[in-house]
Amino acid sequence: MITAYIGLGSNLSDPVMQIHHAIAAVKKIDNSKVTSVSSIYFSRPMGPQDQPDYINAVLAIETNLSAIELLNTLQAIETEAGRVRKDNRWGARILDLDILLYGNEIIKSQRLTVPHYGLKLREFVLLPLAEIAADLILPDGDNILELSQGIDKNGLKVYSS
Ligand code: A4P
Ligand code: MG
Repeated sequence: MITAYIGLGSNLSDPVMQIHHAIAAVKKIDNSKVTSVSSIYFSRPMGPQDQPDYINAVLAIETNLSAIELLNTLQAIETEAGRVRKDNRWGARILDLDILLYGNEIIKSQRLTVPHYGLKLREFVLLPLAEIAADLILPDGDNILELSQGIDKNGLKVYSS
């Protein structure tokens, strides 16, 4: 079993409900067990500002799936939620599920970059991650607690815990 961390984000079609549904869907993934779920956070949009605020969360999953199998499963959950893939980078979306970490692995393939490229730059990833895994060390040796303490919170708030 590998422990992976998944980032969840939504800013369309009742984002709080989308995140609750997505957590329930991830809990049903075969050969896997969700071991912790962060609070649900309210965050300001990164990227274009003419879009609604986001709801974000992070969860930990122990899984027997390969990283690509996990990505395929997460993308099926995004599609099931009604997400249409558009060419609008960082634009509004019903549901975004990102693989933040997959064990201690470094993956650079056409479909997958792990650790997620934005992990260290995003308060809406680092703070929820520190909440559920404060002692986590990244493959490059950086420490999640320190990274989370060093980032501007940019209005990030716990919406519900
Ligand atoms: N891909 C590569 N690595 C990964 C990975 N580690 N996890 C590939 C998941 N997918 C990965 O993703 C495009 C392709 O990235 C996938 O087909 C997969 O093969 P996508 O979800 O279709 O596109 P995207 O999410 O729109 O692209 P991008 O650039 O990854 O968006 P981001 O970086 O996720 O940003 N503001 C707040 N406050 N909260 C947010 O959650 N999210 C975004 C989206 C913008 N602003 C935000 C938030
Ligand atoms: Mg994504």
